[in-house]
Amino acid sequence: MSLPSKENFSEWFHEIIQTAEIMDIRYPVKGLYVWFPFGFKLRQLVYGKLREIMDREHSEVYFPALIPETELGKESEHIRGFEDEVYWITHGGLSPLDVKLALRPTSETAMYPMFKLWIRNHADLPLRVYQIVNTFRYETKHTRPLIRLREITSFKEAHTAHRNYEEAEEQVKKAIGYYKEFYDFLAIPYMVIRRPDWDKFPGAVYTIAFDTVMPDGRSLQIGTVHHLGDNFAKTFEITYEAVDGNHYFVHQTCYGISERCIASLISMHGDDLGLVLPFEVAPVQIAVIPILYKGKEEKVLDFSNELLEKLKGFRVVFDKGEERPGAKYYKWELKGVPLRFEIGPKEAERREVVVSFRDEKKKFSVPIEEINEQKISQWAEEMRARLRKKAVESIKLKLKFVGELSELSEIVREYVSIMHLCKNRDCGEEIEKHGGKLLGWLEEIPDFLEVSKEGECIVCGGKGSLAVSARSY
Ligand code: 5CA
Repeated sequence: MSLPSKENFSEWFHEIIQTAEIMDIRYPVKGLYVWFPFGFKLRQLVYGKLREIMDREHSEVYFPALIPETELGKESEHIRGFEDEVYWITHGGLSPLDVKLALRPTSETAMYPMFKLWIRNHADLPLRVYQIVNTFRYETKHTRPLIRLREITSFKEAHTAHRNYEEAEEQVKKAIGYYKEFYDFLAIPYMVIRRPDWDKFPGAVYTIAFDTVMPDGRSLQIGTVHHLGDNFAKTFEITYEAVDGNHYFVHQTCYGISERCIASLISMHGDDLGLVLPFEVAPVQIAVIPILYKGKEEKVLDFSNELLEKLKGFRVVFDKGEERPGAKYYKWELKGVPLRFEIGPKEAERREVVVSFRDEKKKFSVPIEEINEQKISQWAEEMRARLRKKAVESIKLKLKFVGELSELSEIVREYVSIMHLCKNRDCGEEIEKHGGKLLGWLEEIPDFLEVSKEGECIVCGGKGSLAVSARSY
């Protein structure tokens, strides 16, 4: 089955996740999908990196999926933000429950009553934990696999507590650093954007988001970092005893990433032939394909085995099935296998391997003696750099600086629009009247944007800084 062209991104995405066996979308509940084994392996590898990053200074925990209504409702802004998205459990068997239980939409209100018990004095701080769990949100916007789910299956949420506002702010900066490392590893370009005050996470002091640009020019929020101040601490009475003997409220942060990271990975690098995956996260890293002719099989197979011996430790398939080589290439291209090694009688004779990379058309021969771990790591690194470069080039084409408000409606229909804007809410709302969603203000200028940081607000002419408006997922 062939894929639709990536030009028709929505169709392409819909098809690729099924044909490449990432998700089965036939589950009979809207917004819920099934991970195929191949997709789940990809998830495991991608989240392995996220875990590695988190484990450096967070402890992994597990909190229950059910939250009593009495806790979920405590923080007024938080519950106001989530009330129309919560799934409720009202019965245990046939008996109505005394206290309704929410399926966690996120875990602040599950964790923080326990933080109150865990945190006694300054020695307990900072507290940094994370969990990777499913969360449930009754999304009313169009649901899509990996992008907008009603059961988010792979919600990595980190929660931290600190002595004061400044220390929590330091953690916000660290979290941004962690997410940068993660997305750089996946070769996914992003913008770090401070959300408008009226669009921050419910209960937060401020929210900083990672947004990327999908192939159809729409933005996708692929992670968020929130400074919670002492808002939740006051509600849940989380205090610590300081050195001076007084009790103070903690200041908190939380930050999360969902399987949207995999949606962006697939969308950013994939092409008309299928997935294109960075080497480290590819479920199959190397496909070895013997070209077998009658009477010459033995030589080729012997040489292949010699090669396979050298590839121990990598995720390799040795595809000696009955299909024609072309069909095999096609199959492994669809699965995004980064490296392909072909071996025919001629190669066996010369002790060479024909090497090709998933993201490039060219093939070349390499003596088997030169193939080793170091060489493969070098190829993997070069491929990541090419993937990022290509992603940046395609994103650049989808960004446009808007100098005049009168041009915005036209531009935002096709492009992620960059403009100077002040922090005034009226001006922000004016921007949204032109079609796009105001994502907020750039925290830093990404290397793929060549614009000056300061300028006159496109609406009122006051002092503005760089803001982004886009049609978003
Ligand atoms: N408690 C905080 C930090 S963990 C929190 O819930 N933040 S959030 O609401 O912004 O969600 C974190 C990230 O999850 C978002 O940045 C977004 O990338 C992703 N996300 C949110 N809703 C969905 C959804 N319905 N489907 C898939 N991913 C989602």
